[in-house]
Amino acid sequence: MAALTSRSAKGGVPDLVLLEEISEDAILSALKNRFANDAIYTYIGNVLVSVNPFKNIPIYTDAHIQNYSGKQMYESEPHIFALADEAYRNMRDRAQDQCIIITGESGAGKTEAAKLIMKFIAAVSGDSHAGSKIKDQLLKSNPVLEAFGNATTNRNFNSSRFGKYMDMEFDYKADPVGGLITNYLLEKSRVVKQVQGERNFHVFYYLLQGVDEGTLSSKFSLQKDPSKYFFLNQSATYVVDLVNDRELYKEMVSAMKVVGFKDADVDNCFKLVASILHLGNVEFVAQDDAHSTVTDSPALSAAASLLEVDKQTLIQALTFRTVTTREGNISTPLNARQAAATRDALAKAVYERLFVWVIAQINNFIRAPEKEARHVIGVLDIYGFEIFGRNGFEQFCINYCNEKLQQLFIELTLKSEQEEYLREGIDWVHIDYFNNAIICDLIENGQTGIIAMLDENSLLQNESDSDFHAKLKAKCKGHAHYQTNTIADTTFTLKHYAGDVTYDSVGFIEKNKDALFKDLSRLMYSSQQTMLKLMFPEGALADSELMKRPTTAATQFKRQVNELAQILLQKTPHYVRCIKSNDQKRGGLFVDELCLHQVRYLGLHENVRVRRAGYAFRQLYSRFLDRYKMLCPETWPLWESPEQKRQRTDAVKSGKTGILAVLEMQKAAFQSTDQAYQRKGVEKILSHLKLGQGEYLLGNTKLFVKQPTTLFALEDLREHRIVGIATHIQAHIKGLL
Ligand code: AD9
Ligand code: MG
Repeated sequence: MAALTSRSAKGGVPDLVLLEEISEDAILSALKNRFANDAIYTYIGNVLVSVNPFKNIPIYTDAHIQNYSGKQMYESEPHIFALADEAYRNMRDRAQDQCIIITGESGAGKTEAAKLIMKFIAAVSGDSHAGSKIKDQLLKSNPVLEAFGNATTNRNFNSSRFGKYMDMEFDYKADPVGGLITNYLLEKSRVVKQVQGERNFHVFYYLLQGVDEGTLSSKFSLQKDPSKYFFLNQSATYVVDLVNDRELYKEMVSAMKVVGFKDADVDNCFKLVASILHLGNVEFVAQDDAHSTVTDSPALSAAASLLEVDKQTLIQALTFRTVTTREGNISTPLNARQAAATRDALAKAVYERLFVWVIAQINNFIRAPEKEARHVIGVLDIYGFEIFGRNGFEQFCINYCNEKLQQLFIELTLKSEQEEYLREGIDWVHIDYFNNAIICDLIENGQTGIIAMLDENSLLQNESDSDFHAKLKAKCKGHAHYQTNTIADTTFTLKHYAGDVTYDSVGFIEKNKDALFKDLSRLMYSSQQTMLKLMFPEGALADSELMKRPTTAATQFKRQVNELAQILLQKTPHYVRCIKSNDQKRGGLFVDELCLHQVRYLGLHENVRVRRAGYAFRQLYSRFLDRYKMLCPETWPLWESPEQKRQRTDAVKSGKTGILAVLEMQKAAFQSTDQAYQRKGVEKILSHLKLGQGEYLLGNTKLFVKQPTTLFALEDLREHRIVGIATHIQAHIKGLL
């Protein structure tokens, strides 16, 4: 549905489909004009483009919620609330599951958009059952997830370092009854290392700043000063504007309680967080090239004590590795570098499993009783396409995910277009577009895809990144979307739908293997802390079980992404495309080059093109009639027939407030729900305006208009007429006085 408020709406077209010329530059300049007027939202049909203003614009008040509740999207300025309302009403009135897919680069405003959607839905939905409790729990799951899953980066002081899909579940009355969160690919490498200017996950700082010194020391053996901890001091960034760690600690703890965590659980969580800080301070001394020992330090004792494992076993697991051979198990010593890497692997594993555990707990607390959940609205807040100076395994996974989402977008958009034409009895209009299925296949094909090749190499002993790279080169050569690079021989380039990305294959194998030595999982399983023990169930497995082909990180991600695609495919989709206006996080600054880049890789141009290739604008007859009835004497009583004139004069004479009586009469006449009548009205308008036959099509319930110029003409006429009507009414009132 196109937004047809007016071409002169705040700073330019509210729907990019209405642009007179479609090009990336025209899209950019339209967004920029609107942005300059604080109109940060713009539609492309039912896709919402949101440009992060980096300043507070007062458009999210209760009054705005009221204003957007129950309206059609085009009736007001484009807004995230309008999209949320559309999704909510679709779910409630048509009993269809909905999903809202939010994409964009880091700092573009995805998480804020997701929270605004939740806020709106919580405000407009009812409170039956335990409705208000579940609303609180759903809303308060955000601070908990952000504490454990967000961190300050150079791009965003509150950057989500994981992908999130959250289903809100509703009962038959469309009141919330529960929810379910799925997480994707936590950036766990951050636990042990951060680059300059960035921080570890928020929770580490919250704990140090939020808990009083005495308790920190007695319960967690910690000191307040973050610079004392290797896992926090490598980037020397501790305090961040806009992040008040002490306040946020309080908010996190209180949110955990609202969500349903018990005090003991909260305590255990923080013990694990503290144990990771201590682990980071465990140091190793090289004995020789092959051996190392652990320095017996307070950090080591504190880590063992907080993890509730035997200190000697911890030392053994950090400095030796058990390898299973045909002859049986052999304990191989680790040198100092290997031991430090093992320590890091343990810290990352504990943190990742803690994060997964936190989400599993939240899901237990918010899950709806099965019989009550009828329909869902899912919100996907997931990393957008990434192109950095150096692109590694993570970018490969993230971009693959975006490639899949784009594929879904194409399928769903075209599918829904096709279905709509069919429903409306209109012949299918062929739309030419770039189908990225070929790139998805290059990556995920079970036999010949890049992930399959990576797995093959990852599961062989002693295979290196360069073997993997050589294999890629041999097998993918000649593929239209693959390019070998001669300059740097560790890299390969994929021609993604959003642009070319060069990946460095160094580190792919190790990250893909993602193996935790069995000594470590068994150590964790030996913990006296049940919660931790249960996070490492594989610690209980026998060697023979552990030897089975493990699932690699890429394959696990591929599985998740495909499951996600299946979930989304079954729902009515809504899209939010977020754009970051500038890199300095400066309020109101719109940097052309940066935004153009995003317009390109968000696929906005293609989006507008596809939307316009068919019938760009479509509207229910009732709506069209309502909006344009004044353009034709036969559909507008103020330009009335003699009979209508007589009726009106009578009404005015008898009524206390003459003009209102006229308007009432008019309203009654045109609020008829009789579709045939409405269609007739629309036809009258079209023929009165002498619209050419090829310009529009009449569907069963909707009018389809081909050219935006037709819309401009209609809008201009309407504006003109409104001015005329105002003058007419003024004169009329004067005459009555
Ligand atoms: V990341 O991929 O998780 O690093 P996001 O989620 O896309 O990223 P986020 O929603 O966290 O970005 O927004 C970044 C910051 O931009 C916020 O902390 C706000 O300061 C700012 N922002 C985002 N949306 C709005 C908005 N609608 N109005 C005002 C906003 N400021
Ligand atoms: Mg985010």
